[in-house]
Amino acid sequence: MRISPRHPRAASLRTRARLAREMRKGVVAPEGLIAHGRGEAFDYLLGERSSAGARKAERAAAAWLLAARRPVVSVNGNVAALAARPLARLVRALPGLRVEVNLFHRTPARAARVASRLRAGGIRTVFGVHPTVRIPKLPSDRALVDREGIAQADVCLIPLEDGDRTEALRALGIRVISIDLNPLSRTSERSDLPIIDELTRALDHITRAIPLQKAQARPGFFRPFDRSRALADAFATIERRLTRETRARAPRPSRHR
Ligand code: PTJ
Repeated sequence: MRISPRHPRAASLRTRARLAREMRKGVVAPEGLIAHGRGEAFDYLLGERSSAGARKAERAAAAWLLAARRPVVSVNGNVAALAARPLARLVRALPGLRVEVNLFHRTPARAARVASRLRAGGIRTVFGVHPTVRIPKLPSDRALVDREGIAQADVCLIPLEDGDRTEALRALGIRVISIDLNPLSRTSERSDLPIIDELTRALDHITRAIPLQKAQARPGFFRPFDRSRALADAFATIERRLTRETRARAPRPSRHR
């Protein structure tokens, strides 16, 4: 389908078309399309741009990734389809960052397809295609991790994740940085450093913050992050936006009585 560049929602339509294409190729799970719709709805409410609170979280995430000894980013089908190139740029800025495929709807063939999508985007080494370790007390296939990747991580960046694994990773002592547009999700609520922003915007902002944070970074030293404040900021952004929209549509008092 041809998307007119003049369409007011051209970017959003292009993203949807890409996800549908990647779903037909077996990179994105059918459920991934539903997850994207949920994300889009929250992005509308957030004004489709990164809030000041999200930018702050993105700077803090860059600092934590620099301070980590073994940072890993966990990648599912949606992330590979939408952000292989932004992820490759992040890895170039932070060469120690390992990229691991981790799928909720896992089959060996799908894991291989997600990995080749990442390689096509410019990421040379991809972990997690043949996982050898299980995260304890996690029944889903998201428990399957790579001995050289998440199993050894001290900081894990998890875009579009589920709440159970967020909790399971934290229980292993791993610091969790999440990216999720939904501030009410269990992932956002349970993460150590919740970034309430769109995936590609968040990754670009983290990448740009890496050189700026480098001078202050010390391995193993993690600047405290106020996660409750980050969530409250996101709710306040949505509230402000809805209040503005409500006021703009409120009936004006009539001058003629
Ligand atoms: O590829 P798989 O098999 O690992 O499956 C991946 C999905 C995404 C299907 C799976 O992780 C899933 O079901 O996720 P959830 O529980 O629907 O959660 C996805 C979260 O990501 C939701 O809270 C959405 O709001 C959010 N989200 C969706 N798209 C974006 C997003 N957040 C940031 N940027 C987006 N582009």
